[in-house]
Amino acid sequence: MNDCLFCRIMAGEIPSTKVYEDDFCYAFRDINPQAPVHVLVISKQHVGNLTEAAALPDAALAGILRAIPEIAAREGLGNGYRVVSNCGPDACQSVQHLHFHLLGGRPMADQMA
Ligand code: DGP
Repeated sequence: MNDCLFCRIMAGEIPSTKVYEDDFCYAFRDINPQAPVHVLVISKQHVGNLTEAAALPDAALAGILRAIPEIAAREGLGNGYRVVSNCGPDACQSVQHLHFHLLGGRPMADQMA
């Protein structure tokens, strides 16, 4: 998937500010942060979004979900955080590679959208 932006970031072809990496995911700071902490947690294996994530091994799905609170802790988000995964056109997904926005460092609005 060398035409995929996030695959190219993971491969180091496009620079990113990495905050975490393990066997299942890579995490880096969003280029357009919406909160004091805005990290993108992306799957190592290319799948387009959550709808396609059933194609991932269970260990990868579990690994990504375990990594998110670990990254939140490392980022000092003890007071809470929000996780968003835009999936498809109605959600304005702009990069077609599974990713989770990890947002924190300020109180979030109490509505989702
Ligand atoms: P989404 O709209 O949910 O598909 O989010 C894609 C996010 O990716 C968006 O918040 C901006 C971020 N993004 C796009 N291009 C780059 C890039 O080249 N570097 C980084 N760090 N983030 C990017």
